[in-house]
Amino acid sequence: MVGLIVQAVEKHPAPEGMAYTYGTAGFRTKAEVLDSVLTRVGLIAALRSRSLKGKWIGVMITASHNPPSDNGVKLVEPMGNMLQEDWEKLSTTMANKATPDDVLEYYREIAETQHINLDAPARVVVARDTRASGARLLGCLVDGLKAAGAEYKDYGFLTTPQLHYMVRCLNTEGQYDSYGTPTEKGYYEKFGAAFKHAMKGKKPSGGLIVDCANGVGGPKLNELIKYLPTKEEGGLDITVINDNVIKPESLNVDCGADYVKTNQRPPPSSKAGPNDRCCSLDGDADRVVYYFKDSSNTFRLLDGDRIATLVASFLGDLVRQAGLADKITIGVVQTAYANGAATKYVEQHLKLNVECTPTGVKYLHHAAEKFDVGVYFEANGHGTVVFSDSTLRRIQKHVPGSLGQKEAWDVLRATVELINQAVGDALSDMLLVELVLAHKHWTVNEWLATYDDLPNRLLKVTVSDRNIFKTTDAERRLVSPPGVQANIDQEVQKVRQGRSFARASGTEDAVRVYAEAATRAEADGLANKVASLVK
Ligand code: 16G
Ligand code: ZN
Repeated sequence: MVGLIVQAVEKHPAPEGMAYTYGTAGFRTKAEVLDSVLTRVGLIAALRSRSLKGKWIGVMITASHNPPSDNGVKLVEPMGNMLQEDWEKLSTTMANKATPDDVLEYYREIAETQHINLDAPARVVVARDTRASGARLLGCLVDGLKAAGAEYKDYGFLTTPQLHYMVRCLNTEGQYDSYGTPTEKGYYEKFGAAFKHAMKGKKPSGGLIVDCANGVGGPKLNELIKYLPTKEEGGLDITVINDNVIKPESLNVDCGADYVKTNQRPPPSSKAGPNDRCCSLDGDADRVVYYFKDSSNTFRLLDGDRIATLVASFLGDLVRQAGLADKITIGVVQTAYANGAATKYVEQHLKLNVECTPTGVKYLHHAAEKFDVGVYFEANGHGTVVFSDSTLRRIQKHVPGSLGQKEAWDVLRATVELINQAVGDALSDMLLVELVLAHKHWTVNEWLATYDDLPNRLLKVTVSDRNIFKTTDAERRLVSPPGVQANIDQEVQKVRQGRSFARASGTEDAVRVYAEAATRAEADGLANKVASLVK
């Protein structure tokens, strides 16, 4: 193994002068400087699996909504969660080791400090999105896996959430908590069947146009559709757009969830008419946002906050109608980017607890796990719902006291099945939204009418050193540089319903400023003021 590791690392030398970091979404940068990282990630994945006595670990090669020339890689824990934090640090250190000998030495050091038996089995599942650089990077990864003596399964192209699903299925196969069949067909069958059950013959109002960002979500959605009830059977009428994966240079270009959310407009390729329900996935299909143009042709976004409130209200109703209200509590987890109006709606109208965490799926997911039912979404469309084990058992064991309770209980159980609890999944989230709208007999207009978003503005500010920006209170307040927060507070006081914060981006060399207020002019003014304070 020693010789093999040295050989593999020699084959993919690290470029000089690069500093890699395992950030909120793994390693992510220009694809051309990632070869050495992938080989080292192969070694880390093998070690992680061995540290867990041969449980399957996932490796996903993707750069999500980033431009086509970027790529990235992230590791997935056995139950489909994001990589544990101490292993993020080990990964970062490993990625920055310069020579083959340094890598080998660090490999052994990890084994020693983490008490890993290097003869234990190592099992790793890998998949990638549709980027042109994916095949080459897969080769680099596999060299690392083979050198470390890991058994590996390559699923080819998958969405990120599908890979998370496979990992969870493989580790629970044959057990009481078996998550499903670890095949693509198994994934479509599971979610297709759950959707059909949960719909209970309800008819969706109108069709749905799905923009797939020209990414891996396109072909996968086209496949999933085959497992859903047809339009004739009262199922969804889905029109798929931007599903061209033959031209990888079109990935995320003028389309996709990030484009729509950032530019506040539909993809130019969309032919949707007024009040047509639309949604956009991102490049690896773990994010989804809804939108439409209203009768006066104004663009209306239904983002992650809206999905969270819609889903939380639906689950709240089901739990109540099933007779489980006094046994199950529902909580909503948001980040500081959640619109103040959404937070108020959840607290005052839905009467549910809200928790705020720092940006990044792992923080939200973790906080959501503390509730019986935790609904978590970032405003940008990342999110899902997690049910605690005891809640799942409680739901299973429940004995409904009436026909009405039984109806709600049936829908609740099917809805649990429909939600990809391993990680936020744009395809599963999309089916969930469609389900709720059908049950509520709502169009996008009723959904939008639940509350009015406060006007808000997000700015990206280039600074000389973003690392000096340190936050507290779930990124809502700056503790460094000194004095800046007090100045922000003063500006916030000057506008009505004002709220603003600044935080260093975890994915770009910049500081992000968010501001909201009672009017567009006040929100824009506040954002500009705060931006000038952090410059
Ligand atoms: C990453 C995170 C995403 C977050 C974004 C913030 C995951 C899987 N992805 O893409 O959740 O919204 O970073 O980016 O956790 P920023 O730090 O540049 O604002
Ligand atoms: Zn993504």
